[in-house]
Order: sequence, then structure tokens, then C-alpha cells
Amino acid sequence: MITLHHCPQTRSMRTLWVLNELDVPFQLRSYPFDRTLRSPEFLSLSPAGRVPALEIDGERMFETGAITEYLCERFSPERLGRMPGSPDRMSWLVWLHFSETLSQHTAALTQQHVALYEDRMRSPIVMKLEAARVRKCYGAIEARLTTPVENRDYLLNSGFTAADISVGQAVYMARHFATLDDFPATADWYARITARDGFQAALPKGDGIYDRDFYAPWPLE
Ligand SMILES: N[C@@H](CCC(=O)N[C@@H](CS)C(=O)NCC(=O)O)C(=O)O
Repeated sequence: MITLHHCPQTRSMRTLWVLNELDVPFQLRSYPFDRTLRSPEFLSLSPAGRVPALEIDGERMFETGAITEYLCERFSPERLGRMPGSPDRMSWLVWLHFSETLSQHTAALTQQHVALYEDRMRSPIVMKLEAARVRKCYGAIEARLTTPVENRDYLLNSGFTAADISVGQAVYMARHFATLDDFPATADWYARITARDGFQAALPKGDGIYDRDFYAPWPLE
């Protein structure tokens, strides 16, 4: 049995979306996004106290990119995955892991806007800088979707894969801090992939870590 240890609206949603797209049974264990992740029980699953953590084949895995690669190798080498020998293998790896470049900025913004609840702890400069870095990542996605092939439907030439799931879920989190208004191809792609049942089933059923859809940057004095 596969068990995903999950907090709604975090990177573990990426693993949940992958699992939803696969035809394999799994169970979900959800946690509040708090000190529960520092309990000895949770740290035995994920040594830095992070989600996702996955139990599979009697082993414990952490790191979203590694989990995605492993699940695709095991259960979907040709549909969600692109294995060695595939013409899209290199691009698949690049985009699957690019999600982390985007998510590191979202993590910083989540800390600024959500976790640091007293205004004196927050920095308008960090908020502005990190939101600009998110937009730089959107620019990279926009370029990928528009060149050299106009209006590519997915990140890879060969169709929807776990690379779209990885980057798409990273965009889902990042949109809380930077809109897709200036990135029309990215907005179309995002709408296309998030209409999938696998994404819809990965959305939080109750509270997540965000209590609103968008957190505006603080104006600099
Ligand atoms: N590179 C790791 C990052 C994992 C990570 O930092 N996850 C966040 C949620 S998006 C977390 O668990 N944070 C809890 C904490 O920092 O205490 C991965 O991709 O799995």
C-alpha cells in the first residue's frame, strides 16, 4: 500500500495530483501545517519535517521531485513519465525540477505573508523581490509555451506529463502572490491542466494554508 503524508495547499498536493492520475490504490494521511510536522513520528518519515512524505514498498521517501520520478518509473513510464531513450526525456527532467525553482520563491512569500503574522516581522522589500522572481519564472514558462512552437498545449511536445503537474501545481501556489495577467499562454495552459479531474481532486476539502486567493504586496514607503 502507498501512503501519502500530506498538508493541503503545499507541495504534497503535487504528489496527490500524480497519484490521482495513476491507476494505483493509495491512502492519504493529512496533517495540519504546524508543529505536528516536527513530531518524532513525522520526522521518522521526513527527516527535515517536510511534506510530501511517501510510504511505498516498505520504504519511506521524501523530496517531491524524487517521489514524482519514482512513481512515474513504477506506474506510468510512458504516459506521465518520459524514461531514458525518450526524445522528451531531457525536457521532462528539466521542467519536472523547474517547479522547485518557482516553489522556493512561493515558500518565501508564504513565510512573509502568512507565517509571519506580526507586521514588524515582515519585509516589503523581500515581498517585492520574491514576487518579481516568481514573475521571472512565469516568463520562463511563457517562453517555453510559445517558442519555437506557437501555442504548445503542454510543456513537452509529446503531450501532458508529470512535468505539467509539477510546474502547474507550483503555479497554483505562486498565483497567491503574482497573477498570470501578463502571461496569456501560461494562463491558457494553467486553465487547461487544472480542469483535469486529478487536479480538482487534489484541491483542499477544507482549510488550507492560504485564507485568501491573493495576497497583495505591501507598498514600499
Ligand atoms: N524540496 C522539498 C521541499 C519540501 C518542503 O519544504 N515542503 C514544505 C511545504 S510546501 C514543508 O513541508 N514545510 C514545512 C516546514 O518548513 O516546516 C520537496 O520538494 O519536497
